[in-house]
Amino acid sequence: MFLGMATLPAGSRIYAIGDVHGRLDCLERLFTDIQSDIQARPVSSSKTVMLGDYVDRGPDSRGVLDFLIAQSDNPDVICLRGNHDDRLLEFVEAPDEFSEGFLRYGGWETLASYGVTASLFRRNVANLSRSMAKRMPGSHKKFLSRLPLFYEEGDYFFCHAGVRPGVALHNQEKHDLMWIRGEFLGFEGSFGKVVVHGHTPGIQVEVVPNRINLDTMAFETGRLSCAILEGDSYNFMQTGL
Ligand SMILES: [Mn+2]
Repeated sequence: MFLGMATLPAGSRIYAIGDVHGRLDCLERLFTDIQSDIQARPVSSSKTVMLGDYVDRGPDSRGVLDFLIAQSDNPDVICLRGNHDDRLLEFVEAPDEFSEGFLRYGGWETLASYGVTASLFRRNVANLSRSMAKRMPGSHKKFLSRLPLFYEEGDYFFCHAGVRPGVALHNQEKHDLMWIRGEFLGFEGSFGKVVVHGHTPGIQVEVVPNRINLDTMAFETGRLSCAILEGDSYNFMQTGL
């Protein structure tokens, strides 16, 4: 299945949003733009699929989680799990030998958004983790622990990073769905459905026949990207233009 042939059921529209990474400003703006689009072009069913990586790097990870949790009552907003969201939960609940890495890849900014600073604990991971566990609201832990790994509708498959070629979409490893790069990005055949993903940053949205990559480095460019899928068509919206 390739773009151009892929379809959604009649009357259904999906807005898929790439890596947010603490940019609450971009996320709020994009949600407003989506509401305007729905008002301008009404449709019987519209869903918003968040592709994961809500936290790290940008300035307001805590605010992004608050914003998404406030949408929890809305079944038409689906939030998937990114590798950064997964690592944050592990850092808070069970720090391990990889936790230093979490801090290096933008985790310090996340901690700061909860009022936990390096100077407080001199980079002692166990102490930082305990302090985060105390300061992070239970609703945030619950939200992170329940994020699904993928969503599918019609001929589209949504996940954070991608899928492993040659493995059925329903048999994918959790780790691949959140982390895969090379084998996925280099594959030009069909995955069975068109994969809509983020995770690997680019300057612009990447559209190739078998997948759409929506990670446009919002945390530093202010460009948060959204694919609009309906029928057999696809379009894009972005913040920061
Ligand atoms: Mn990311």
